[in-house]
Amino acid sequence: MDEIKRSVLRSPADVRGFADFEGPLYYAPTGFIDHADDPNTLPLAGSRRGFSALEIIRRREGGGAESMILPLLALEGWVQNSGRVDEINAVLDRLMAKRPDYAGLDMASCHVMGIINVTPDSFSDGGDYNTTEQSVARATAMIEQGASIIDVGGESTRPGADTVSEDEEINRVVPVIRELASKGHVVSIDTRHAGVMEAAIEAGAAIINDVTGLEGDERSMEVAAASGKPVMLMHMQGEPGTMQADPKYDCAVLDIYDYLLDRIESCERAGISRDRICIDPGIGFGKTLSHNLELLSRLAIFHGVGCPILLGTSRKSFIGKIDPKADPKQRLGGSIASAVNGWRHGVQMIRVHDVPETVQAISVASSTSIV
Ligand code: 9MG
Repeated sequence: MDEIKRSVLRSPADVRGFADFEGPLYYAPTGFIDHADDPNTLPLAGSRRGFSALEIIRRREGGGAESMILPLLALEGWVQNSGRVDEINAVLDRLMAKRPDYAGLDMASCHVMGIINVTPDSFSDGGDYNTTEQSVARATAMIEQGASIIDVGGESTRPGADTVSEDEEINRVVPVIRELASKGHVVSIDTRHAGVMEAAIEAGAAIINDVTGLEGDERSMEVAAASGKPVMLMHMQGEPGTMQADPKYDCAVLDIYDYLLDRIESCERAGISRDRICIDPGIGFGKTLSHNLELLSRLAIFHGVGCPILLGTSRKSFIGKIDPKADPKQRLGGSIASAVNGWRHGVQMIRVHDVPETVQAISVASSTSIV
């Protein structure tokens, strides 16, 4: 039992039950309506996206959690009864505040990050020269199609993928990063190895994207801090090879929220200020289908930590669990649906394989948004 059960509120006493609760509460914005169209909403992280209610969540003894949804119009009365005036004001401030620019990008908009895997199996004809050339060509096309960031990786973190040496990873990614950065493109290095981070930054990478939240290599935190570059901290339970064996949480959404907050505090202690940090719940990394779906339905809770959010769902296996006929290249529909869901929750960056389709979907969703 590790999910969040929504309480059925039958009387004011049920609502008061949450107000009397003395343990920690968590707050997930919901009821999304474009803020620019409805002044009764509050803006999500300074964007046009708005929320009209808060889901208030508390852990249950023995695992899982329960929640109630309170429209913003009823919040003030509840806050007075709960004695949490300062806490809620601080939470609302963090949920609403516009984030500073991140790697030079305006965080009031939703950016698409294109994925470039510089691994031999990503390109049919192999060979180092071709792989570099083709990666650069593919990334350049993604930029023309509307990607703001290119995420370059030289090691696959899929379960069961071959491991590569740090030198080989560097040989794969550095020429691609150097070429893209020299043309002024914003490049992130997808790696969990400190030596690769150093080489990538020297080649011009602007962002460090680490699926281990800077915990995978004992030098990563120090290298990231010294680089002065922004970092992406992702949550993963376990190791890529075994993480899907039997993932377990008390409550996935709340455990991952606490983990990311804890990692942000560790970064701050190491000298990485909050305006250099972006967080990512790590869809598919040590999570069952129901963990992934709980996370996707409460993504906006992560605005509570006060940093931009990155979402990666593109072609992932949770889509294949919902539609078992779809192998990874046939998961475009699910990838787009989950990207638009991320946009609705106000995430600032979405990591995808299919750039033009995602850019178009978000443009159409933004142009037609009322809900
Ligand atoms: C490298 N990589 C693969 N999936 C990812 C995801 O969801 N987030 C981030 N930050 N990196 C990822």
